[in-house]
Amino acid sequence: MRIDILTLFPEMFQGPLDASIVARAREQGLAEIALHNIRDWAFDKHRRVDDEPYGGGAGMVMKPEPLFAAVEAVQELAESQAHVVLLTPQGRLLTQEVVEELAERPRLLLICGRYEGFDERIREHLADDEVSIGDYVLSGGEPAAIVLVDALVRRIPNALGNEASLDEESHTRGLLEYAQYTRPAEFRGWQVPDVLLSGNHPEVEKWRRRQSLLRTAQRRPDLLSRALKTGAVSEDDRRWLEEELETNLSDLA
Ligand code: 9D3
Repeated sequence: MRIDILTLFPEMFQGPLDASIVARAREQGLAEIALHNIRDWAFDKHRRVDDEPYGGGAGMVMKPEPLFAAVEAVQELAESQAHVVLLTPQGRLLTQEVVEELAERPRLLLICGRYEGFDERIREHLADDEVSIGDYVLSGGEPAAIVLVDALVRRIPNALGNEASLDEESHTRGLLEYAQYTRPAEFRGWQVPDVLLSGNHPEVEKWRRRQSLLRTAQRRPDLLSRALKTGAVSEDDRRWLEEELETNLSDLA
């Protein structure tokens, strides 16, 4: 997969893209990631990339000309056509589903905004897609692009190396992680649950599955509701959970 990133702050990417899983994936040629400074395509003597909003109001808006020129130039750097993704607070919310969808593209071109936003013609005539990473305010698209690249790269086959861990079998998909422990078996008087020390693997599996369910029910009822609907929860576990919570799960929205 090739990812081109357009930004006014390429230096913000140096740490994240040069460390850990992403760095190794790049070294192994599993991911090709290139940074480009939008200001390189500014055309006036002040190299301006933003301007005041027509109609007035606070803040500045990203001008269209530098970004159109940048995208057109960067598209030429490889054979295939990149899927152009604008990172904005108005985009579709990034979920694992969206990550999997974007991961199907052989080539992505991510555009990070600064200032109050983009001239609408960029959104309408340059971008193919628009993504937000959540409902909180960042100072620009760069942290969002770093999040997206990390989520994309870690699911490329062989990118994780031995760092971990294939994702999620069908019966736990969409649920929160169960509680995990490592040595020592007792720490400051706090014991690891006996079942995990028992060597009884079917019982360990059952305990973990139920821990996941309970934790999901307590913290993320939205995820539990989905798991119940998609049939990811057995009748047995469902009955156990209803008993544990003293509720009727059919009441769950
Ligand atoms: C005053 C209205 N604000 C829009 C919600 C202005 C504004 C705030 C923050 C305009 C741009 C930004 C910068 N944020 C991003 O570029 C951004 C972002 C984010 O703030 N949250 C979650 N995902 C993203 S992706 C890009």
